[in-house]
Amino acid sequence: MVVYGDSRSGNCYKIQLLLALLGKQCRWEEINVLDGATQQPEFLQKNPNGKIPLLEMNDGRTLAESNAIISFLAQGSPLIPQSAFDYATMLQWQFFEQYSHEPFIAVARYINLYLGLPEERKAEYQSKQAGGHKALAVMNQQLEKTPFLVGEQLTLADISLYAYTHVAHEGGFELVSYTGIQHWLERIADQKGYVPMQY
Ligand SMILES: N[C@@H](CCC(=O)N[C@@H](CS)C(=O)NCC(=O)O)C(=O)O
Repeated sequence: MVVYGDSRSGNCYKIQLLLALLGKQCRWEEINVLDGATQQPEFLQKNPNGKIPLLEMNDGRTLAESNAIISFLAQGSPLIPQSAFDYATMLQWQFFEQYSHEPFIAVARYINLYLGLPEERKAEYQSKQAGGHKALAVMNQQLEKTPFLVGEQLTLADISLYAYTHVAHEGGFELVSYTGIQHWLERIADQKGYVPMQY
């Protein structure tokens, strides 16, 4: 299997982190999103939505969307809860990540880190701060109560939300006041097999 990804992307890092925690490997094909590689006809044939990460199986089937990819790769592992309620709670956090967290924190980080905070994107960057802090506060509230987002056990929800939370400072989000999040970040970095984001 091949993963097409950009090493600076949190969505792509979810897959690297998951594979490392599971002790599995996939071939990694580096794609630079800034040079337009995701919009080339060859890539659009694999993912018409023109986005990474993308998983390509040996038989040619492809799977897009980071949270779908990690669900596929983690099937049968303890990272997917057995109980119906815990499973749905994991999904709740993953949907939250895509709608209420990533569009603020990842986009602010993109504007700052990838683009170097150009003048013409400063207002957009600023507009992401309130939404990002709201998402962090929601996570923090849960993480003051339980060690992981779904409860006592590490699940895919933690991997999905760890990806951009642990680099949130690169989008201008200081985490000092979020003590629940800070302890959770340490707990995840202590997991066997953990790999940092490499970029
Ligand atoms: N919801 C998608 C988001 C994927 C996404 O936004 N990927 C960005 C990089 S982080 C991308 O490919 N951008 C290039 C483009 O839009 O051309 C996921 O979770 O995988």
